[in-house]
Amino acid sequence: MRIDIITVLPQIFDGPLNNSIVQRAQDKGLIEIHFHNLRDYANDKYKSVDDYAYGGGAGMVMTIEPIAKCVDKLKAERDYDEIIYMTPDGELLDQGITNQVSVLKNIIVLCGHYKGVDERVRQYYITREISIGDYVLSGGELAAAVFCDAIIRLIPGVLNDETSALFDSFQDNLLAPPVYTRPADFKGWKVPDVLLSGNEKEIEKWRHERAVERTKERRPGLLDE
Ligand code: 6GU
Repeated sequence: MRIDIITVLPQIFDGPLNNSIVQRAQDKGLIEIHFHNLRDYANDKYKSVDDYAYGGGAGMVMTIEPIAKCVDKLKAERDYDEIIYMTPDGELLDQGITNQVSVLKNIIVLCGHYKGVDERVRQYYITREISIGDYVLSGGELAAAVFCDAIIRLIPGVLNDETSALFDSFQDNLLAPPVYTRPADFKGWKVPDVLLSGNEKEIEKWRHERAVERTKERRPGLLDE
């Protein structure tokens, strides 16, 4: 998979996308992440990428021209499966969306700033709009980093133990069951006996029951989906 990220703040991604699992996925050649600084596509000497909103009101709007220039250049080089805009009024990200996107070959991720982008960008370029939750971030970059991390770890070969993503919370609309490791007894706080029993069938049953119980308690809505 190739991800092209269009942003005014590429440095924000240094931490989240250049560590552990995501870095290893890049080193292994399983994914390529390319950053495009929107200011490099600005026309004027001030490298401006935003302007006052028509009709007035507070807040700047990202202009269409630099975005169009950048997206057109990328689209001339290869076909894109999706051109995704990160915005708080987008579709709410969930594991179903990350599963869908993780099988794509080429995607563009556009990070919004200020009061957002000129609506014509959304009308004529964007194919999907994604939000990571009902709260507002200062920009789309942190949301894009979250989104990229969530899709990259689902690409085959990225996780060491390929099956482990299958047992993540949400993968089957259930939260994950509790986990334990050594010691089996810490200050009298004991690990459930069944997990030490070696009885695989009983352990599987216990894990499923705990997953359902935890989901009922914490996220009952997941069980209706
Ligand atoms: Cl994608 N962008 C911003 N700015 N805030 C958000 C978001 C995105 N998702 C949740 N909050």
